[in-house]
Amino acid sequence: MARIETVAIVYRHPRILLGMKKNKLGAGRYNGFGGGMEVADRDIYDTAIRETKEESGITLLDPERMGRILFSFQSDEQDHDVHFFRARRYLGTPRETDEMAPEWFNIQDIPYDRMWSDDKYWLPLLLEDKRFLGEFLFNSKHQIVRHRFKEFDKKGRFESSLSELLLYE
Ligand code: 6OG
Repeated sequence: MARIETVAIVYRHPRILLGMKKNKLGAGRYNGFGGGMEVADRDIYDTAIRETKEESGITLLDPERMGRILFSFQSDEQDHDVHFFRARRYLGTPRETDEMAPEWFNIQDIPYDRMWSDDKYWLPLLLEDKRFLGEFLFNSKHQIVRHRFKEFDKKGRFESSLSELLLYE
């Protein structure tokens, strides 16, 4: 079973807020804030809000669901079913936590070379207000072996749509 997770990007044009991840999967890379769904979460929005709060201290006010990607690995790493969110408004001030160090970037200067290599596929779409759906297979060095990725313009049908895409059965 894939682990259900979130990634949330705060976008206040012309800047986005990323976090430098300090430990666990993806350590040493910038990413949005997020993590795994927990039993107490009512839905995936709850997960996105709770994880962002835990990792950066801010409370997202208007998280919008933008995409979904299934990540698999040619190693022991579990599959990740990641739901991507975008938010413009939040309460509080981003602060460093045990998990993440927040940093603002102009959208012209996004540090793709210090992020997961899938990010250059979906982040430009998210910034352009487009939805997306995809699958990526990574090798043990965290390089992309194959991927299938598409822009997705029908809002809110991410559930049924992922099964249409499945590559690695
Ligand atoms: P914890 O293990 O820290 O949650 N995540 C990914 N994000 C990107 N951009 N690319 C990937 O490609 C990812 N795989 C996982 C989801 C892991 C966090 O990392 C995200 C979670 O926010 C492989 O609980």
